[in-house]
Amino acid sequence: MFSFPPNFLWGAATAAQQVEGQNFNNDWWDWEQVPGHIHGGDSSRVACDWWNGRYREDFDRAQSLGHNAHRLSVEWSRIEPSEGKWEDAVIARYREMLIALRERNIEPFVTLVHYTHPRWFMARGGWLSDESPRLMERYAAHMVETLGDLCHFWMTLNEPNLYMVLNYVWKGRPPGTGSITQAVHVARNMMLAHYRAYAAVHHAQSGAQVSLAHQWRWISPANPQSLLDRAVAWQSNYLTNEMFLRTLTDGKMPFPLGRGEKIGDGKMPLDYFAINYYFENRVAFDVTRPGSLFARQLPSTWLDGTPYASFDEAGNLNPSALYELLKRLARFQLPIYITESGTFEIGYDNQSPYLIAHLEALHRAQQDGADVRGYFWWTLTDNFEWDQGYWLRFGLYHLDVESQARTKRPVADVYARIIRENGVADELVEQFRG
Ligand code: IFM
Repeated sequence: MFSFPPNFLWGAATAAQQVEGQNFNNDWWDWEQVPGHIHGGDSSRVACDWWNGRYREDFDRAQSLGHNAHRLSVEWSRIEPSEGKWEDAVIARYREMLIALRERNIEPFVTLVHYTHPRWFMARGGWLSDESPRLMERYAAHMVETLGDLCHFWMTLNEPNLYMVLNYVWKGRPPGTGSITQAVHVARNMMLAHYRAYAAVHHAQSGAQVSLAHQWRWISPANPQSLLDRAVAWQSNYLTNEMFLRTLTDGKMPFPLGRGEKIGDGKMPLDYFAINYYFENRVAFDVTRPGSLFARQLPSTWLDGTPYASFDEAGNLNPSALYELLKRLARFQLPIYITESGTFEIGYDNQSPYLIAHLEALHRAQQDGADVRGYFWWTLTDNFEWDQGYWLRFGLYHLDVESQARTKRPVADVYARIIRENGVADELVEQFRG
């Protein structure tokens, strides 16, 4: 048996557009309406029907599994449907959600912007506009003022690193236009926005814990002996992870986001690391891919190294990479929360082996000094997986979107047992060895 520290937080993570339904006033809703944008023509229209109150039954499920924390996001486009106009009834609804969590002894972690933006914000240029950090600051201030008595753990933005690439370089997500230069500008403004939102939350709430959710792609060279593979891996890692890490830990804006200039008071705008970790990416040098800065990603593989049959855009499942990452972050002496981790079901219970293997790596890193304080499985109930619609299903519960019926997956019981025992029994390790 390997055990976790007392008071370790266990939970699941969700995001507004993916679970609420009826989010009709943002850039994602508009994007979804264009044929060809979403796999199978799916739509977030109903999603998990939280906006009609079904969050209560899902929180009951979380509670029945023993969760003591939950990460969710609030939807800016509902809260500020037109610029400067706050929707009090919407805020009251979010208060109800947070109260519902607290009543179940579940600690809320709230993300302010999880991939979706009000239409008016995008009409102003979105994160390309240099006004965006100020608009984010104002929104964050309003949120902490109205929800601060119910929430101590905040995340300003979700995965700016992926947003900049998926939306502005690969253009498979809204606005679907852009360039590398624009992507860098977007990332710069998002980081400035984070700094301002961080200060605004702290100004209004003493004891607040504020972070930014970063999806850390552990990037390795396909062939470690090849200088060119090592060079593209270094470059991809810098642009995907390190430049963000530096912005968040140095108090300065590194190249290409800036020229090393100090941001604000130059202090570290981070109270904990919020790390979304799924997999490792192996990259090779490829002269035919200037658009990807000469990096080609190798096909994705499962825990035992066999290729995924169904979906190749993810990465290699590699728990050792999580261990290395946590050790790397331990140097900063900040608490670490894994604010998303998980894998989608591929027709049989592949999720339990993933869970066990990654918790083993997390535990090893804790033994070696990483102050990891919580783990959030992505996700509670299958939900709207962006451009992949409802096809990629990560939930502890299977969702039938039409009937809204939820069915527990095997991983949910495995996770519940781990939570109950606050550790992983040898028997589980044996049973689910990858
Ligand atoms: O569903 C997403 C989530 O919104 C952000 N992080 C990755 C998840 C799985 O793809």
